Amino acid sequence: MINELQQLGKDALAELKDAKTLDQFQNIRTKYLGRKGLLTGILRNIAKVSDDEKPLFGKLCNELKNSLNANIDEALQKHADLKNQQDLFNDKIDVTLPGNAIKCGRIHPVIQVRQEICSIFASYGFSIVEGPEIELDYYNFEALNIPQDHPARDMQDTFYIEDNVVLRTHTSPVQVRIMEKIQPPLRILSPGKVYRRDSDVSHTPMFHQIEGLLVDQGVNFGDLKGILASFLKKIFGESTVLRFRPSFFPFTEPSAEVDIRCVMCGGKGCRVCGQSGWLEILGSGMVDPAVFKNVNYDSEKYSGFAFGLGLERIAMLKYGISDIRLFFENDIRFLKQF
Ligand code: 2NL
Repeated sequence: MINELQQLGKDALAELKDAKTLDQFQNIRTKYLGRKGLLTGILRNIAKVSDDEKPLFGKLCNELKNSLNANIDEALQKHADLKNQQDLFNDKIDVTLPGNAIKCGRIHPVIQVRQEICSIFASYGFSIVEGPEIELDYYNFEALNIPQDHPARDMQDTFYIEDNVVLRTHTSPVQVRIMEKIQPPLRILSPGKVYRRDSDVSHTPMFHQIEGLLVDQGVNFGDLKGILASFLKKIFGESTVLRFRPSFFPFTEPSAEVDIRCVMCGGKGCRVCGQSGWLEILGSGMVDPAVFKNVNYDSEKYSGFAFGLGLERIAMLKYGISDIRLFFENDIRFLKQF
């Protein structure tokens, strides 16, 4: 019996040496130490052992059981450590590889120009004001001294919603609404979307405009020139050359358009300035007393100037873009350049 026991121990250790998987380790434990295991079986037969050999046999059985358990535990631990190391090896990352760049959104070039202009006028004390894009005929035309038969009202220029309701063709109606509510002095800037039935390389049915209005006692054309000159030098650079050219708008009198020396050719004449050497940048003028009358301002006491400009046109000149439609195609290759 004792010989049998010793052989069993040797067999178990040999099997343990060859075992590789978790299942094999568990099977060895069950085979020798389980309820129906080989060592358990030998212990059951202790009755067959002679009385004087029984203590030694019992002791050997216990020793074998303990050492077998310990050996299996040790083998399991080694197996777990190895697997851990292999996992670490397989999961290793190369920290020297280039990272995946996160694509970053950015502000649309037209809105960048809008922000730039707004912050310049904010520094002159102007408040930024907004209003409805769907507007009454009265605020878009009538209050601004644009009579019923004026060409600007033509079906060819204006989107009509109903008889007396239009998509605003400029942001002036925002300023009329403010003047109805607030008495002078007043400095406001109204940026926003405007709509005209027009479409080619320099016109889209929707575009962005900024208008400004300053009303106070004793405001004159020199104030208009001073503010607009300071503004244009901030936008296009201190060396920008300007000229004020007589013009006409129904809502200003006198009126002037402001040109800058062509930023592309420096005045020599090129495709961008149509060989004239000058670029039209904005329209302006002293507010017509007829407009003040409509908002109950006393034009004997107050005077003011106003101006308007198209943001896409400024952005095209600033960034050298020749087709306005590029702003609205949302092609990421175009937009990421600004
Ligand atoms: C242009 C011309 C202009 C105004 C807009 C204005 C507004 C009020 C009263 C008087 Cl409430 N005038 N706005 C004045 C002159 C010119 O815009 O060429 N815009 C793109």
